Amino acid sequence: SETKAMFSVFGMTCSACAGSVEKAIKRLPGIREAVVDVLNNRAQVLYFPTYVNEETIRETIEDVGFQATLIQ
Ligand code: 9UX
Repeated sequence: SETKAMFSVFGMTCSACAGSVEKAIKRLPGIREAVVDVLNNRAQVLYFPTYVNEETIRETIEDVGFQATLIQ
């Protein structure tokens, strides 16, 4: 069923950075919602674990160019 993951994301300096991270996450299969907060260096993602997992989401954030760590 629907699962929530929170990542810390470092290196974002503007809201366009956050937008590009959100867009990349939302392109993955099985994503319900992605909210990226540039001020607090956080990305919250709701996803369906049948289709995608935390590590794939984390690597997708890194592919955009930002260091990401799963925090919960
Ligand atoms: Mo604009 Mo945010 O190039 O890094 S997207 S500063």
